[in-house]
Amino acid sequence: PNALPEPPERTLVLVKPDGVRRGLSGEVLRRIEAKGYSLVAVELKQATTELLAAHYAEHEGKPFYAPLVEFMLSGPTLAVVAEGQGVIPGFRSLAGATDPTEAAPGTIRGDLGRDWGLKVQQNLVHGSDSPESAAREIGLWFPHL
Ligand code: RTP
Ligand code: MG
Repeated sequence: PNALPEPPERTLVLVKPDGVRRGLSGEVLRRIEAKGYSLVAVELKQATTELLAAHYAEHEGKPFYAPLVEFMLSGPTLAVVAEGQGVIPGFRSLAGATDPTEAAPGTIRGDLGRDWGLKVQQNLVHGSDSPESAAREIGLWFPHL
């Protein structure tokens, strides 16, 4: 009968260094809020090698790992925790396909992804891909949450 309410779903969003450099942080936050999600935490941070090694542990050993980490160290990242029903898949659908050249119009990467002919790394945003990833990544970027 009186089941405890589910805690609200949360995801970790990153505006990667290319997005921050291009002045798109506000645009990404605007799209998150316009969709009806709420912002729980927002912080501009310079990532460290240690943080990125933990964040991207699943990709260690892949050919794009070293360039990805180097790119993520190239400037500050805007780290965001967003909350709302279905926000984990919901933000990934806002973000669009990993490769901005393939991302649909209407998505963040489809509308704003530029850097044609450059690297897939520079795809503006990250969004957690599962509840387990979200919990792990939020703990890494916001240890106090
Ligand atoms: P993200 O983790 O950033 O939300 O993106 P995703 O799930 O769509 O992509 P994932 O497969 O998790 O890859 C993480 C990030 O690595 C870079 N990447 N480069 N072939 C490549 O050069 C390549 N593949 C992936 C991208 O920055 C991607 O977002
Ligand atoms: Mg991913």
